Amino acid sequence: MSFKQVWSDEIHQDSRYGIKGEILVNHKSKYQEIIIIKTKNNGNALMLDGCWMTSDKEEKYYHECLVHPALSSYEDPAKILIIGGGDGGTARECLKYKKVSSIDLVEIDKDVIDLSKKYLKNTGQEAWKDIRLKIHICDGMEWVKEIHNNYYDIILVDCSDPKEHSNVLFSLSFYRECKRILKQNGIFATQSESPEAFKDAHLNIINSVKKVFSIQSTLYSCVPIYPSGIWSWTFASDNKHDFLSKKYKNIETIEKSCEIWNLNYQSGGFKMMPNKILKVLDE
Ligand code: SPD
Repeated sequence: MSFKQVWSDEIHQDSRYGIKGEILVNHKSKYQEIIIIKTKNNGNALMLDGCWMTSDKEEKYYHECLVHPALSSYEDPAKILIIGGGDGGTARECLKYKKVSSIDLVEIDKDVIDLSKKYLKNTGQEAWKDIRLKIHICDGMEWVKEIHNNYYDIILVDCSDPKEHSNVLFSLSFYRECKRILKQNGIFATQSESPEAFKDAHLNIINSVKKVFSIQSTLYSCVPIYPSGIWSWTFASDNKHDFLSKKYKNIETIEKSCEIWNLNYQSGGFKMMPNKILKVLDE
């Protein structure tokens, strides 16, 4: 039986970023509109409130770049917090590290998790069955406020673009709570939008993270499905930290398991800040 192929577009600043496919899910949750499509070339793809989040083909560009610069440069990444990440890709990458003993995945929208488990099996893979992964359906800000000081080794923020319920995850007060609940040498990482398509949001994130943490560095790479393609992830710590250092033992095994990320790739990415961003940050 053949199903109707339709275009689903993210419309951003008068440009359309579209993929053709069959609609598998078109659902309105308590928080957002969730669309999942089945495509010929990208596998299954997830869109939230009209914005692409992930596709089977491209998710590794995003998840590997959020996770590995933080975990590979940390000797003992035991306790991890993921804010958002309801498709399971970030958790899957963290679980490759044997030293990870627990992951709290805090996602506000249970429907995203349930639908991802069913329709984005390639993304979460076996992560959902791993006993180290604990799911909490909860607002990210509420969660961090409840955690005691110096608790996590690593915090990864895998959220949607800033709007309505996600705005708080880009606020100074959220970053301050994250710093409080991180161990002294802990690492904070957040997706930090596009320097091209979301330039203002990108600059705000970098400037805010800088105000809260003493060390920060931004990695640039691409996520072809996102507006303009170029994307970024910002890493921070309150301790002297070199995100390019190879602290985790057996990092070669992790490198081999990745489709996109490796130590050379990230070392280029950390040097790719476009001049137009550098100039504004220097002002
Ligand atoms: N413009 C899209 C930004 C979305 C970032 N989060 C993606 C979720 C993938 N786990």
